[in-house]
Formats: sequence, structure tokens, C-alpha cells
Amino acid sequence: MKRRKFVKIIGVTTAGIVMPVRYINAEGLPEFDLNPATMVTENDDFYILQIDKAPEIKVDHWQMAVTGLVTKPVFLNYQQLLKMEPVTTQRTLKCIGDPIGTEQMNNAEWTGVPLRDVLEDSGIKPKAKVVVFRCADGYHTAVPLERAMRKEVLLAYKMNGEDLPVEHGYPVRLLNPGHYGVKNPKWIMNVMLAEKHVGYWEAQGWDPIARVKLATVIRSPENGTEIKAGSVCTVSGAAFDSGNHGGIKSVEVSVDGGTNWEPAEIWAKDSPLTWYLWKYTWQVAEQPGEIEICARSTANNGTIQEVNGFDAENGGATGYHTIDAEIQT
Ligand SMILES: Nc1nc2c(c(=O)[nH]1)N[C@H]1C(S)=C(S)[C@@H](COP(=O)(O)O)O[C@H]1N2
Ligand SMILES: [Mo]
Repeated sequence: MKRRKFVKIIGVTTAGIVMPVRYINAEGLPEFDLNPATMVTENDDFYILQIDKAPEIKVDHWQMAVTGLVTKPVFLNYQQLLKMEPVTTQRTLKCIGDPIGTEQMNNAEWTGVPLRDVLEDSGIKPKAKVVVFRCADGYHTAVPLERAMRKEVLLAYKMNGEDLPVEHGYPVRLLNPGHYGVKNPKWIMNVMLAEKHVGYWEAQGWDPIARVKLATVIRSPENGTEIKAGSVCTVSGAAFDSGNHGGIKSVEVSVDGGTNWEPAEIWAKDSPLTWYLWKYTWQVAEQPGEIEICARSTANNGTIQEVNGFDAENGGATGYHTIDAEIQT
């Protein structure tokens, strides 16, 4: 058992702004739990993002059709899908609309079959350039054919050992690494080979390819935390590039707004297609004052995260995630 006695404190800054609730432990030190605390996110804690209510699909009636620019349309039902050679692997999903990935980014262990194992039998015509997914909730999106044929692209039907939860796409969703959540359609009903297609979000100005950008998120401490001068704190979070830069090589933390950087420890990882969890043990200075904590990553291909990433609204955010905190005596 961890010795722990939480005391809730509502702080007020000098500017008179109410700070969020903070916790101190039995020793009177602020305590920041590791966040994320586990490599795999439980199904109930995994973020949910969708255009409408989750459709309830009965598997007895579910059948996925592969149509369009093919010589031999394929029809696959749930039982046939389960009989195929499965792959079980961890994958992280991140929403394109989430700044840096502060909330809408989680990791799970999924089971499914490579999409290409299904497409292979359909006789794809040379004119086909994209694979269009039509979903039971009305959502639709397209993936370039050469990206869709990668062996890592899966039709997933299990999440953390359970049947895919309704909210996450039951019975079948796509896992399309290297691309933001928008390109990972849920509740797939129809797969159509086509020359081109404008998807649901692209029609509203979002990036049609949606490659994941290198980003680092600080999940603990939270913005606006008060920190005891001279204490020892743990700063923690996650870094992710979805394999687009070869995975994460190292993470650094700055507690002075980006002037000086210290190496963080990557304490959990699985593959470049999953998030890298990091932590940094910080000996807090004795002087009180307001500070900025930021974090950045270097990828295995040498890419270093830039300070001035844009909040590129339609292409996914980059740049440093910055936390404002206050050291107090
Ligand atoms: N059918 C369908 N699939 C969808 C969506 C949707 O609205 N409908 N939203 C997409 C978006 S924007 C994201 S970020 C991911 C989120 O997946 P999750 O809800 O399982 O976390 O689903 C994607 N797949
Ligand atoms: Mo998303």
C-alpha cells in the first residue's frame, strides 16, 4: 500500500484566479502521479470521438462488402473474419483536432487481420487509387491504396482482449498507423476501391492524408499547479509520432520555459506505432515564482520537435506543450 493522504486545497493566484484543486501527500509535498500511469489504457478510459451516437450493430447481420474498382467483389461476415489468421499488437490512437494530444490520445492492445489479406482476393483494378470506408454512423473516409496495403493496417475486432466495445467500432474498425484518428474508421460496413474520394472531415477542410506529427504531451503536473519550493516532483507524459519519424529516441524537459533542457527517462514503450511514456524527476528550486514547464522529443530519424509548431488546426498540432505552474514557499 502506498502511504497517501490526500488533502484538497483550492489555491488563489496573485492575479486572483482560482487555481485548480491540488493534492498534497502525508509529507506535505505536492504529489504528481505518473500520467499516463500504464502503457495500455483500459477500454473504459480510452477517449471516444465520433460524429454522432455509436450505432448498435448485430454481428449476425453484419457483412462487410469490398466493392468498386475490383474484378471480384468480396463479402466477409463476422465468422469468416474470426477464422482468418489474427494479429495482436499495441497501437496508439490520437485525434487530429486535439492540441498536441493532451486528452485525445490513448494506447490499447488490439486483435485483427491485415486489411490487405481481405483486399487481395478482390482483384483490384489498376485505376483504383484510394480505399473508401463507409461506416454505419454515416461517417466515411478514404486512405491511399498504397498506405492501405501496408501489412500494419488492420481490421480490428478486439480491444484489450475484449470484443471491440460499441463506442470503439463494434464489430470492426480500421487501425491505420501513421495517420490520425480520422483515418481509423469505426463500424465499417463497406470498403470501396475508387479513383478518388472526399471524406467527411476533408469536406470541412481537414487534412485529407492526416499523417501524425511528432508531439510530446505533459500529463502531470496539470496547468496551474502550485509546487512546494525545494520539493522533489515527477513530471510525466507521453511522446508519439506513430512511426512517421521512426519512433521516439529521447525526450527532454525544461522547467524554465525552454532555455535549459534535461533528459527525461522513457520508462515504457512498445514499438514506434505506440506512445512512449516518459518521466523526469525534478528537484524544485528554493526560489518562489511562476514557471513554465515544457517538453520536447527527438525522433529516431533525427527530427527534433520545433518550438513554434503551429496549432495547425486542420493538419494536427505540433510545438511544445507548456504547463504554467507556481513555486511557493
Ligand atoms: N465511423 C466513424 N469512425 C470514426 C469516427 C467517426 O465519427 N465515425 N471518428 C474518427 C475520429 S475523429 C477519431 S479521433 C477516432 C477515435 O477513435 P475512438 O473513439 O475509438 O478513440 O475515430 C475515428 N473513426
Ligand atoms: Mo479525431
